[in-house]
Amino acid sequence: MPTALITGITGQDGSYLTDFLLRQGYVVHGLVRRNSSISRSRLEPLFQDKQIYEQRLFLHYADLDDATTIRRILLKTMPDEMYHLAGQSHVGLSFEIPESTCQFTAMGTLKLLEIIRDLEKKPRFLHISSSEIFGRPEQWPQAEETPMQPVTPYGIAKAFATQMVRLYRDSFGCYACNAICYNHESPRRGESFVTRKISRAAAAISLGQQDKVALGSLDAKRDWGYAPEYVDAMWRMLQQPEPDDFVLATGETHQVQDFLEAAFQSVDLDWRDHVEQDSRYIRPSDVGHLIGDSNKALTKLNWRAETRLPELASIMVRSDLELMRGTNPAEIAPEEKNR
Ligand code: G4F
Repeated sequence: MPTALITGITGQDGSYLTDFLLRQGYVVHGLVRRNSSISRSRLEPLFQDKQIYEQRLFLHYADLDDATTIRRILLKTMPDEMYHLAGQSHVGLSFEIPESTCQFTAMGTLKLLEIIRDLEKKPRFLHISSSEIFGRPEQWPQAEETPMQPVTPYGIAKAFATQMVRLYRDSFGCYACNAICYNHESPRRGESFVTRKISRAAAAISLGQQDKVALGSLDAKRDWGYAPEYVDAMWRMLQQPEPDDFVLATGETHQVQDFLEAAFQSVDLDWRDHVEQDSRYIRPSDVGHLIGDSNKALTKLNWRAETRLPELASIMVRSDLELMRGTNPAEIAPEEKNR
C-alpha cells in the first residue's frame, strides 16, 4: 500500500486529503501538535471506524519546530509522499503574530526540507503555497511564473517557503512541489475565515438564533473554490513523472459582498438587513486583485475547479443549517474563535 504523511492533518485540507487518500488505498500518517488543544473533530468519523483508525490511519505527535521527532517519524514510517499543509494559515492574524507565523510557515517548511534532503529514501514532497505570495500583482491572471510581491506577513512567509521548495528541487534533487492554492472553502473551513463566518451567520439568522454579523471589508475580492476538489489536484501533482509547481484556482474572482448575497439568498434573506461593518476586521494591508490561471493544471493534471461561488455558498449554508439543527454529525464545526 502506498504511504503518505500529512502535516496539518486536522485542518480543512488535511481532513479532506485524508479521506481522499484512504479512498485511494493509502496508509495515512498525520502529524499533530503535542500541546494542541485544537479540535480533531474533522477526523472524528475516521476515529470511530475500526477498519481505519490505527489500521490505515495513524497520528503522531510532533511540533513543526521539533526536527528530531519529525526525522524519527519519517524514518519509522518511510512515506512515499509527504503533504505539508501545516502552518499558521490566518492572514489577518499574521499581522498580530508575525514572528510565529514566519517561524511555522517559513522556517517550518525549511526544516522539513532539510530533513528530507538527508534521507536515503526521500518522499515526494508537496508544499501548500498560497495566492498570497502574489500580493499586489501587476499581471492578471497570475500563473506559476508570476513574480511574487507579497504584502502580508503570511504572504511573505509563504513566498520564502515557496522559493525554498524550488531551491531544494533545483539544487538538491528533491522531488518537491508547490501547490499555489487560491482560496478554497468548504463546510470544514475554520469559523474565522470570511466565507464560513458568513455561512454560519446566514444559517443562524435564518433559524432565529442571531440577528447581525460583523464583517470587515466587503469589497475585498478573492478567487474562491471548493476544497475537496483542491486536495484531488494536490495528489495528482505528486503522481507526475517530474516535480513541478501548479496554480490551483477557479479563474473567477468575486467580492465578499457577492458571497454574502449568495449565502443569504440561499435562505431567502437580504444580507443588507443583517451586516454591520466593524473596523476590527479591516487589515493593515490586503492583497490586490488575485485571480488564478490554472491552465497548466488543466493541461498536465487534467484538473479544473468545478464548483463556483453560488453553489459553494449554498453547500456551506446548507451544512451549517444541518449542524445547527443537529442533523449533520459528519461535519462537526471546529472550535475556533471568530476573529
Ligand atoms: O477568509 P479570509 O480570512 O481569507 P484570506 O485572507 O484570503 O486567506 C485565506 O486564503 C489564502 C489563499 O488561499 C490562504 F493562503 C490563507 O491561508 C487563507 O486560507 O479573508 C478573505 C477576505 C479578506 O480580504 C478579508 O479582509 O475577506 C475579508 N474580510 C471581510 N470581513 C474578512 C472579514 N475576513 C475575515 N477573516 N473575517 C471578516 O470578518
